[in-house]
Amino acid sequence: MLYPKVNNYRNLLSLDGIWKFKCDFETENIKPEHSLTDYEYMAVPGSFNDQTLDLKVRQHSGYFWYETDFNLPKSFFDERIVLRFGSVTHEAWVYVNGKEVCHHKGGFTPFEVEINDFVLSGKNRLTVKVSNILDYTSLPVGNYSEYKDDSGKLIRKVDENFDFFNYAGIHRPVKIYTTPRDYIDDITISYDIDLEAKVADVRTKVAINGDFDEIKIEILDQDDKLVACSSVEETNIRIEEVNLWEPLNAYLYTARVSLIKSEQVIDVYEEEFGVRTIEVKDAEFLINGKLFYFKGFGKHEDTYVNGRGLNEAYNVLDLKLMKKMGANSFRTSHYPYSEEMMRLCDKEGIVVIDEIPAVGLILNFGFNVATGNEGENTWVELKTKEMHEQVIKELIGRDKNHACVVMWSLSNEAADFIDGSLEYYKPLFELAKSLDPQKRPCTNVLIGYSNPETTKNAELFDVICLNRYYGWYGLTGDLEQAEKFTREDLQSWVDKYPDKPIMYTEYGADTINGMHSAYNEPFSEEYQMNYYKMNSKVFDEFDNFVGEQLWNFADFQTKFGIQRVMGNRKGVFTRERQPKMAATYLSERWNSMPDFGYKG
Ligand code: BDP
Repeated sequence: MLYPKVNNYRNLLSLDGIWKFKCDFETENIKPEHSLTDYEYMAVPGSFNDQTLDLKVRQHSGYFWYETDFNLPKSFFDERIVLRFGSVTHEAWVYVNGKEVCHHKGGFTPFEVEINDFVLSGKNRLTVKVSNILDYTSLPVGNYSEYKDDSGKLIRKVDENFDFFNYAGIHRPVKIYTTPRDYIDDITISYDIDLEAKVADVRTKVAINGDFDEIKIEILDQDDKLVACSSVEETNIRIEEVNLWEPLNAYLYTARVSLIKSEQVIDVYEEEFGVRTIEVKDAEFLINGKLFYFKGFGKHEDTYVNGRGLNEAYNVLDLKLMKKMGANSFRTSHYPYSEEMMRLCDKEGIVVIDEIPAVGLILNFGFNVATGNEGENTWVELKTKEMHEQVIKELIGRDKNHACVVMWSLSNEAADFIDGSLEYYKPLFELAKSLDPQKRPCTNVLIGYSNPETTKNAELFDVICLNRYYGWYGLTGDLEQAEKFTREDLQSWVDKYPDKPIMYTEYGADTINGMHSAYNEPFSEEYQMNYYKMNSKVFDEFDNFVGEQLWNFADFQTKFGIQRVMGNRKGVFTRERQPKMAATYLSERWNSMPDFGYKG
């Protein structure tokens, strides 16, 4: 799916700003045919939860409404007019002037609809009904229940089956853009590279809707100089002396696609892309033929007031903090991040493990991840298959051309140790592999108590990705024992899967900034730092260990729970992005480690 852009053939209007908002407590019949009454104002994009002072609104589970007005310039009406949402969390019904124009389920991927038949010259009303309900059919998975209060009123409740607050709303930009009637619908870029000869053969596949005579594909370098071109689709376009996209040293080409009819250009789209190889073999993760070592984080889209809503200033700052620490990568835990963030990572050379919102596929999830009484029925009770397929298609459709994406993560901490998980995941891995034009590796991120003997589907993973909390959820405060367990655990994975690279995708300890202890007590900044030192020591003993992504980049909001102190405090930065002591230690470690060739 193309990101909306303006050029001579395409126009763009942003609908971001202040919208009307109203929670639907289901005590009145709200109809999109009428303007909202008794509303409050909300900024879009943004989660609604932290923009209100009404606790009932903040904690609301169920439906809610957004509304805004817009006018279109006259010139738009000669074109194809498309309404596009970057994301609405988690399910949206969209109405233009009271008529339903589209519906989309899934809170982290874009969707769009042609609205020519619904818009008028003059004022138009755009209404969006949203649901933040999560259940056993959705991703993420939520525990959904209903009950009646004393007055007989229906109360809906979503209990997050995952460890982040269920922020909701119109989270990403809302845009109206135009294309010509005959238009470029999608562009897919793949390539073969001869690293020694420094030559890349680029294939650009273009999906076109409508009539055209000819297509022109031009490849421009970073200075906008033409380096190669073709008028045949999907043919190899050769770039000589190719500049590779490298971690922390990005280089982006542009594929300019022009559609020609009756010798006139009728549509143009410019897609940026980087050229790099990714290969997993002999327990190594290779980028551009060189052994790469992941240094970085699991993150969240989580900031004060915006909640999970797009916050570009924080995105910019976060990547700068990462680079200053010597990090080179992060995982989009636990859902696809904004298109804006992915575009920024392409430019900054930050390596991304791109995760779908497949989190909570485990029935007994609690804050204490060390428990493990899952029962036998996870893969019978969960009805997420359809949604799982949809999010894989949507994410790969959206992110397939991004150089920053080096691996797809198809789940975080699923009940992979329960019978049925192999049967559930095998077709999903096949789907992802078949859809990705760049054939990136795929993985699932494994929960702490999943081990080489119990896991049923690790054979599917290209890289073994482990979330581990020795010294925190288990062996709390005992780093000596934790070190022993960490070592034994890693050894058991190496023994079972000697040819697969192994990395940590989570490890961490809650830490209250400003809390110190001469006795290295849990929750103190000293403990967090020493916890990371212990882990680093063990990581360095294993050749097959290809990366460390800690949990978490910054403190973040969660649901209430006695194991959470106003949220999850495992950040090495506070929620305001101030460093804790561990950030200084990790900064020294990572800045002294090369991105390539660390393990030989
Ligand atoms: C893992 C989850 C992550 C949690 C983390 C923790 O993958 O979402 O936030 O542990 O407990 O279970 O801090």
